[in-house]
Amino acid sequence: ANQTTVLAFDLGASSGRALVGRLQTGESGVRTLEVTEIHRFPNHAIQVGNHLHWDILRLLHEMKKGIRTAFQLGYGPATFGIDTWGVDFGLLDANGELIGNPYHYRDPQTEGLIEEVNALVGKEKLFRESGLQLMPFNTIYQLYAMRKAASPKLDIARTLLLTPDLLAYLLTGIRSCEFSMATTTALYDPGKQAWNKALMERLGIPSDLFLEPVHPGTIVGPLSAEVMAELGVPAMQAVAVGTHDTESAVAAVPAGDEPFAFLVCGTWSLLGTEMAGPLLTDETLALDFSNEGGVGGTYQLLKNIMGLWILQECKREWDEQGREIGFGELAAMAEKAEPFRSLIHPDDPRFFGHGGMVDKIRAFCVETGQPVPRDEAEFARCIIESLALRYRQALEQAERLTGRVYAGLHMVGGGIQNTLLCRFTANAIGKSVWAGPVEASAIGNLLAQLLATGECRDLREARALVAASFPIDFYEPVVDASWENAYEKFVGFGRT
Ligand code: LFR
Repeated sequence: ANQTTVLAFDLGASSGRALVGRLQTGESGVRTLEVTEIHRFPNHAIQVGNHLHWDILRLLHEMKKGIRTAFQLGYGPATFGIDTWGVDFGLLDANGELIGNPYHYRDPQTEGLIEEVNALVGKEKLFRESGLQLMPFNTIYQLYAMRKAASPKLDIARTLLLTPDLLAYLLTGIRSCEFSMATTTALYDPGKQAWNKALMERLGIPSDLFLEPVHPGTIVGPLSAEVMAELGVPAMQAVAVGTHDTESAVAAVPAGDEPFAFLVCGTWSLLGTEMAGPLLTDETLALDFSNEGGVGGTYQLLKNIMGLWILQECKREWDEQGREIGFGELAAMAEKAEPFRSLIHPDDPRFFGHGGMVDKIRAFCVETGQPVPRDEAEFARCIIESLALRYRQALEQAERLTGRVYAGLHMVGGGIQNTLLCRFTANAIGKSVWAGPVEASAIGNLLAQLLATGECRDLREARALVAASFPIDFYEPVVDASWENAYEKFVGFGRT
């Protein structure tokens, strides 16, 4: 049978996985993509002194395992792609060796730097030249923090590789820079489509570290001779996919030709809409939206929302106290709890950092004159309702920015396994929710490889493949006054 097999590595903040995709042509001539997970591994932030790091070599080790497994199981993929969270990076020295362990984007070193860089550069100018929401973890602040700490690493660095490019380099020996990740740095100017060297110089960031970006769907090159020998596998080609996980996920939204709104739902929630180019207006800045480069020349106009991180962190605390409750059970308990008893604003900055989440929620409720959640069920209910309300707010803002009205919301990513969240979201927005696929980032990663090899002509054809291959759940809103009232209260928290 005529079959194309490709391999995706999708790395998230709490776990990574390797998935094989097989493009199949049925008897009727309809093509479908069959996806099989072949390896899954945990990923953790590791604290060293007052820094948070990724264990990048452990991730490399697990990826090698994934490659070996793909061949041992007989899949024999021709290409592979890597997608990860945004903004993080490693530095290479003059010998091409990795300098130290990459920082985790929640490392506290960037605290207070948004204000400091705004004072130096100007908030409007920075937005106009980066297109990004001012998030504390953006690469620009991490590099500026290193400069302020007089980090000798910066002095000996010759090349900066963003996490997926770094992992691809460790497997192939080839240095590359993929466009969608480049647009998460705040050092790439989407208007000029070039690295912003003047900005780097202004901040004391070396301006010769960055490579010319290549777009998703570009073949990077084969596994290195060392890796092939070590794993006993043939020359599989690395492809630059939408290496930013959010962009891979949006590529896998099973939408048709109409403009659509999406919500990529995982540790973070990214809500927005796909555009032909960046929208660099004052209103975009005022409403705190980002323009992030994607697959097929698209830009995503989106808001970064704190997401299920808040619930994950609560669960981590309860687990550590010996009260282990699975996410499914937490949602079931939340469903039975009293509605709208207490709400938080998920994007209050206090919720960003590691640890102490339960107390942070309590404090927010006290400060806003609300009852404090009393048990796990009430905490979970509070978080899930608050997220749904935040989604409504962000969707309305996206509509304001584009002047469009969206028929509903496409939800993709691991977070949609929380069906209560999907249901509440439909109710909060008063519109339909289409949920699926769960493995959107990995599927988008596979699709970009099919684009690279010519198996898919364009993004439109790739999305039709998703629609033909994966079940989509449908949530119809139940409209009543309670969500409306809750929304009024939520908007009173007063954040854009
Ligand atoms: C989601 C994501 C977001 C990015 C955040 C931090 O996984 O990639 O898009 O803002 O992680 O990198």
